[in-house]
Amino acid sequence: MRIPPLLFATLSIVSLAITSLGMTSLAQAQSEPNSQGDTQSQSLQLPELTEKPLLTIDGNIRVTNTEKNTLVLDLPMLQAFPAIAFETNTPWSDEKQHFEGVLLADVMAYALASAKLDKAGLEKALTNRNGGITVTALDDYYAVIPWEDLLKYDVIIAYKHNGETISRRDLGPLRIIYPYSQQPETDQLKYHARSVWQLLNLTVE
Ligand SMILES: Nc1nc2c(c(=O)[nH]1)N[C@H]1C(S)=C(S)[C@@H](COP(=O)(O)O)O[C@H]1N2
Ligand SMILES: [Mo]
Repeated sequence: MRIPPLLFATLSIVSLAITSLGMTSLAQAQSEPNSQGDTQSQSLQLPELTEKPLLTIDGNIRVTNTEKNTLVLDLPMLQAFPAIAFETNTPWSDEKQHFEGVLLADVMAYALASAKLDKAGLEKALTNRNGGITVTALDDYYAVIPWEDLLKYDVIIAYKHNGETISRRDLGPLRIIYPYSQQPETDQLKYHARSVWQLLNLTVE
């Protein structure tokens, strides 16, 4: 049977659309308009995974880069987020310590593909979500960080301690740090216990 040219063109477009719907690339999730209809101001373009994966994010997220619907990040990808650095007292040392990393709120705003890469964007994306993030470490230690911590405090995933990337021996490569000195209400046991070192996995509710 001969397919008329117009019908053929239509069929091709439909099959093209189906093919692209099946894709779950980072770029595509980013360029989807949000529920307000405006395009996402989340202009962040993460590089492809090129190094050893440091962090796996699973659970209720929208932006993924593996067949298991997880988002796996290496150091260059983490460093593509705006860097946050501060010096703070810690429960683990007498001297102030310098940490550099990314806002956990930014990483979550990205993974939830909400709106802006900031706390307002995250807050919008958290409508009708409960709970928080279960943070699991190399030693199987885990803690739950409630969503409100991300909105109230500059909680970071630190990838540098005193200017250096962090070895496992020094409780790296990634660790959760609260701004204990800048937001002193976080300098208490409840938040110390959420300051997971050698973190590997975030499970999102
Ligand atoms: N990976 C990992 N992170 C962790 C822990 C742990 O055992 N493993 N202990 C937590 C607890 S319970 C507290 S209070 C703080 C400080 O622990 P420390 O007082 O034993 O140093 O780190 C937290 N982060
Ligand atoms: Mo603790």
